[in-house]
Amino acid sequence: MEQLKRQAAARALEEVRDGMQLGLGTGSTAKHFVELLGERVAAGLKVIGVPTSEATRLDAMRCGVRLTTLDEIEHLDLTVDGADEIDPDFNLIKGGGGALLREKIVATASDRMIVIADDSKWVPTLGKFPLPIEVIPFGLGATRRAIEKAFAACGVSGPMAVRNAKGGDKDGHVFVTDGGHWILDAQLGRIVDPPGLAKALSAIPGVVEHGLFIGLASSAVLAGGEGIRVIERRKPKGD
Ligand code: A5P
Repeated sequence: MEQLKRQAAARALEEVRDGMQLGLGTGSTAKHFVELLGERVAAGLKVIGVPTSEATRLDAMRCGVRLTTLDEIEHLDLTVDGADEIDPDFNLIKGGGGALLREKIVATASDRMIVIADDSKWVPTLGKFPLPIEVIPFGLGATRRAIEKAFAACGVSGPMAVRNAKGGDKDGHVFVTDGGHWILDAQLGRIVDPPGLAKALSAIPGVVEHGLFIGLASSAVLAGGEGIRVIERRKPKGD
């Protein structure tokens, strides 16, 4: 599996040109990309990156990739990031690693987003992977009820739980995002209308962000047993 992830990362690296401003994703697949990028930088490639998490910031620094912020630069040429699920309309579920908020800010600021993944992430319908929803701890009960209403209005339902920190059990510590928020993971099974659900969740005050990425990915690099597939989204970014 790690081999497949690295192959996808290597293929995406072929799209990187000298002088590019890059969004650097989070997760085990994106980590391969950062490491391979570091090798190219050591060989003379000049790029600058904006990391989507503290973990990626540390990885990029370790690999010698020069970093900046979205306060210092105005746009990004390309973001390369992993995903938990990708559907044929290029809707994504992201946030399995908890970095969805910064990932979405960076992807939105980027001209293009390439999703890198092993091909098990390519699914006909989103929802088997629990949908991460980043929430403010204050008023969580009210936020949960509003989320459940939004689910019902969008024709989905399923159990939802506050994410625990790695290694934590039911009584363990709550997972806290880089932004200081909590995550609810919702097991919905099948999300019939990802854009509709994304809109409904975004309208809830206690929801900081959710893991549905709609209209952001421009292409997917999928590595599988039979090689690499590069699939381009036809619609322009934002549609
Ligand atoms: C991080 O918050 C996520 O969005 C990751 O990009 C996603 O979970 C994919 O991670 P892996 O590459 O580790 O599967």
